[in-house]
Amino acid sequence: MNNSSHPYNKVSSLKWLGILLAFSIILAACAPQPAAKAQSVPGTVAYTLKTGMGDGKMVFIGVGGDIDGVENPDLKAQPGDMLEITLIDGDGAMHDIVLPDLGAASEQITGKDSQTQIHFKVEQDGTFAYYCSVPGHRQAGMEGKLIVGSGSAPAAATAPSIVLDPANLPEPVGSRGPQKVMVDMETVEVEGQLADGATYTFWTFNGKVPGPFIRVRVGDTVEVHLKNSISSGMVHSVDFHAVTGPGGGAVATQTKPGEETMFTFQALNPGLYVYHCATPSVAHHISNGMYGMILVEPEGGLPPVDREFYVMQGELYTQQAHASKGHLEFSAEKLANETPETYVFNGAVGGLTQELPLKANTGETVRIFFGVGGPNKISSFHVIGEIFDRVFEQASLTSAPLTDVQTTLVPAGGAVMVEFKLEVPGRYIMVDHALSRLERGLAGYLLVEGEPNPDVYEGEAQPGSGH
Ligand SMILES: [Cu+2]
Repeated sequence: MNNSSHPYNKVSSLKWLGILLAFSIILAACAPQPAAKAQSVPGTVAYTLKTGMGDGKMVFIGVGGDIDGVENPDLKAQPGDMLEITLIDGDGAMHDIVLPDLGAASEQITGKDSQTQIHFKVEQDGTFAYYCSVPGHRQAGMEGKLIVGSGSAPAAATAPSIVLDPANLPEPVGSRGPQKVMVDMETVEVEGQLADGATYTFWTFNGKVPGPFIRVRVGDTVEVHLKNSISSGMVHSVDFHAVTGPGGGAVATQTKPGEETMFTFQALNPGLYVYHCATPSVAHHISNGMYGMILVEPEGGLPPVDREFYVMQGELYTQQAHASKGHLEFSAEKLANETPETYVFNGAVGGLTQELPLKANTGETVRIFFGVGGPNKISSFHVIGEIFDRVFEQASLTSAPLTDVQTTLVPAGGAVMVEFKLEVPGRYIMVDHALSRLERGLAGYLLVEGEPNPDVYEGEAQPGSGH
């Protein structure tokens, strides 16, 4: 396909608009209430650039439309647009076009009139360099700008932390008999720090993610009071997986802003259970941070350990790409497609690394109550450099634990209890071993202090390990 003049403009955008319009007309003919979505549909913006010489420099020269004949022209688009850039080799030398900030790069072409095309979507306002990556060509002049929207990147945003301290757990129940336990919770919608420079409107239990760790024993009667803050915009509720009864309590706790509901249940089965908001769209409420765990201790309690921690994994679906700055908005489309931008332990990127890492000493035994709020992804829970001595798989506390386990699967809406002894000091990284998620925010540190233990481990840290 050759194109001597490939005009700049929203060519394909117009085409799509036409198709959508036609579709709307068909819809209007069939249905009384057609969904009119034709306005402000992001389109495809097409540009053609030809390599050449100008003022003794190597340059990109615009072909067609507003940029015709312009050297290293400013390319323009709006957030949401799909960019299509055609590169024509005008001089026969080897060239390409790359926009590393947007993850776009063409193949390299050689030979006069050979051409290549790149397609990529722009999500956010900003100014991004395009250039030829063949050594020396950028320096020789082959460089221009793609201006998206206003051209200025959103400023970094800050908000209070919503990260729940993983060491913030109630004391063990121990060997007491069954009793009545009161649980008071409040659902609160708060703007919080999601990542460095990025904020998000979290929906929470008690203002933190995850919600409070609730600790009862088997046979206890639990009276749950759920308050929904007057400042909330949404109805919220709670479904405890530890409840035997309709909706796990969600049927009785659909709570309007400023109101309070309650229900009681008897904890029949010991175990570690997830709870979450169960107001439609449930996945949306969970993703926004509405999950936590309740431990129902077996009769006689759990064997004592030196340290207990509470960690939960979640996913966030934002319109903006992972690592974007500013206030990020929820994307219903990405949630429906199960394509999260960011994964988190205890609510925020960096929450359990820089902000509130787990801390312990050599010689101690640790227990991690780990759950997946999700809403959608299974976790392959792993601690780099450690082996779980005991894994209470699926958080069953009445089955014998598995011993000596490297990685354990935790379903969405499920949990696990793991225990291990610390023999060697250092920094251990908690991950989901689906490690692409590490690049999207999912990491936590367990910092272990103590004397070196060369019988068990001896080695000098090398730069570049990433650990
Ligand atoms: Cu909710």
